[in-house]
Amino acid sequence: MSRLISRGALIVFEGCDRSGKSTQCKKLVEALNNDGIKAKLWRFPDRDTAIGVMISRYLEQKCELEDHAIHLLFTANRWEAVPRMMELLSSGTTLVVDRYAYSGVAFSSAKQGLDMSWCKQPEVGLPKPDAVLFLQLTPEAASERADYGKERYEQPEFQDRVADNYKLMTDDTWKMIDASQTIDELHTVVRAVALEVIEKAKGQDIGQLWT
Ligand code: Z5A
Ligand code: MG
Repeated sequence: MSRLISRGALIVFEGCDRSGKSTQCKKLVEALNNDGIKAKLWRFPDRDTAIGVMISRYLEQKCELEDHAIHLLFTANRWEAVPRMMELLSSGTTLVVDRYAYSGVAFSSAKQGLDMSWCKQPEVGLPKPDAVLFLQLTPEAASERADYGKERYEQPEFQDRVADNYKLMTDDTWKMIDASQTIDELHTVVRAVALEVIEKAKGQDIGQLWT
């Protein structure tokens, strides 16, 4: 007799630089696994694929790429992951994703000459997150955190434009979270939100982004 498996949830973390996304994603996956909930950490860009290697070199300022071209590489880096993501979600694993299409659109459209609707097009149809946890932190607070300023895009004026672009993409799946709290305080909030989202996603189909 076949048994229906509840699907996993697609939980995305977004937020400006150094808001604590990677820290919280890791802690959330550990906590869920400790609670016996199947969960896996995912991140974009995935710097381990052939496309990801090109992206990484670009971010580390080791090469130049035309703005439209790098945007499409970031998007391709998501599409190449979709078959595996869908497999995991369908088999009941929750994916905790560190940055997604929203980063793609917010960063690319902060450049001159790339408009938001053009940037969104290649992302249309990606698996739709059940929730976007947006970590809010002022640029001043972010700049006080370790390692700020080493990679491309890590300049205050650019980050301001990115923050404005994020605001234009909010919808009812977004949960705005104050990221100025301590790591542990933030984790408590994040974990509670994630548990609700995982429960709710069980009875729903996986949607398609921006369709
Ligand atoms: N990008 C793009 O253009 N297009 C795309 O499609 C995608 C991305 C997906 C690389 O991303 C760049 O790619 C990014 C966007 C662009 N460019 N920028 N700028 P990345 O994800 O690889 O970036 P990152 O190096 O991981 O940095 P981050 O994501 O900005 O940082 P974070 O993950 O939000 O923060 P963290 O690593 O968890 O924490 C940063 C530091 O703060 C660290 O020392 C922590 O210990 C500390 N920390 C964390 N939380 C706290 C709290 N609560 N209090 C105090 N200190 C804390
Ligand atoms: Mg990070």
